[in-house]
Amino acid sequence: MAPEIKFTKLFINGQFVDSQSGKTFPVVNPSTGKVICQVSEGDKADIDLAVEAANEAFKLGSTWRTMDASARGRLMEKLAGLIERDMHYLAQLETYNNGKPLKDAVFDIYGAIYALKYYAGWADKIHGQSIPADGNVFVVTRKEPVGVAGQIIPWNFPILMVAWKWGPALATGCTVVMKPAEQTPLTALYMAHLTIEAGFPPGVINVVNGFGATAGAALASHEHVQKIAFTGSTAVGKLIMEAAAKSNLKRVSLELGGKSPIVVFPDVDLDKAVQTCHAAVFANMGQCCCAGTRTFVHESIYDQFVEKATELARKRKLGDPFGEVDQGPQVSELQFNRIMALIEAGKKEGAGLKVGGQRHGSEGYFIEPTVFVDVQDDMRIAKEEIFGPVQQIMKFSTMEEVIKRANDTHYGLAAGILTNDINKALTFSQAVNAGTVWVNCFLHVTAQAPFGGFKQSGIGREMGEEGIHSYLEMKTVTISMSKF
Ligand code: TXE
Repeated sequence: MAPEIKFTKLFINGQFVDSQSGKTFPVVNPSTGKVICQVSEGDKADIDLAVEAANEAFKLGSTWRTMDASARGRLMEKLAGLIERDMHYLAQLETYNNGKPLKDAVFDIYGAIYALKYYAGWADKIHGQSIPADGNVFVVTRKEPVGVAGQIIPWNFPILMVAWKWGPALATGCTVVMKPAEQTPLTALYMAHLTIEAGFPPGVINVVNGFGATAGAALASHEHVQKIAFTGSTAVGKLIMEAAAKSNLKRVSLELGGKSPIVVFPDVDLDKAVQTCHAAVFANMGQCCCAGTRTFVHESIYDQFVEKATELARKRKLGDPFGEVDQGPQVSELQFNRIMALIEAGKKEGAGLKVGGQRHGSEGYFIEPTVFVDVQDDMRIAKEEIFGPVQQIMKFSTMEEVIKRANDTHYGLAAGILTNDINKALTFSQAVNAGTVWVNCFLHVTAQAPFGGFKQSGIGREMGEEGIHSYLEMKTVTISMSKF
């Protein structure tokens, strides 16, 4: 049953409004390729209005600026509670718009609730220091909100990304202009509506649907936006940084792509290792920035691993995401085509296709779970982010070799090692260039621990205490003391 679509306009200054141009664009159900609804298409003029509202809400003396920090935290708690109350509807809407299996949508919503609650707790715990500075002065530092935060998010975890972005921004007292991905704006709009019910003052949170090159670019280059937080492709991350530099040097945090290695040593339970590596790459239809897409397996267990991994992929249940399935469609036709092109490249370059490699069904953007073996490091499928249900299995012999190969990428988001040898785990954790290292697990992401990338996987960290820093300015106040 298709959920009712309740909000399709832009959310500016606490109200749902049409775009200035009156234009709309279609939102598509990836399970069928059919249009769900039209949503208002914002561009520069609408971003300007949203930024104005966010600046007004941030003005000294405004309701938001004068609110107790603890009260800000309570509003965030309330929002988390409303998301929990409406979880069933939100999960249906997420599945309808994004294509992820319903149980995955529910899992994401719990992640969103935890993130908002975690950051709600931070609201009244952000403080500076008093410093024993030279001279007859009293010096304190204050941590102040940076101002209006522009936030541009992708389509792979629409609800979760909203919470990851709003959480630290609201806890620190910033105001927000968010642009959701054009493919998946529906749940962000519903969450925007919940902010009114929670009691956030108008203008504190604004959501402008639209495309990257228009609305997104206008936000990134806006003179009155003080910070931009972006999650998406490395290519666009570079454009965001450029736009920030060319406009007002707004603060930038980027969470970009990855090509994460997961290394399997022979001292582990093989079935468990195969399962961990399978989930590492196939979760969320392979559309995870930190997916473990380079599976390095020790030569002594390689053949057995390949057989078991192939079997597991073959058994993966694919179909209607509202049903009891493991995998739904890819998010869009464009993504579907990108992935199919990389699968073709894998075949052409001589990787061994063990299972999958084809479209599934005749409508929607379903791709069979695919396993490539004997993958070489210089193949496109070993180097490029596929962002689809495609596992690359490679053989290795020694720790030294696998560290070198794991690090031979311009990405550095995550890495994993499966071993019961503590020395191997420690050596790898130290040597690998990645923002997150998982030992005997993978994709374990929590609100309390920082997440982000080395190298071209990004700049800065989200989540945890680290996640609040990029929404703060440090102010040093030096007070001359009278002598006594
Ligand atoms: O990403 P884009 P796409 C990777 C993944 C995927 C590839 C392309 O490999 O296959 O990127 O996906 C907005 N100025 N990731 O094309 O274009 C856009 O509207 C400002 C990894 O969908 O980066 C959307 O809101 N904004 C990633 C957001 O950027 C712009 C998740 C992401 O879109 C813009 C998604 C511009 N010029 C894709 N152009 C992850 N790290 O999880 C686009 N946007």
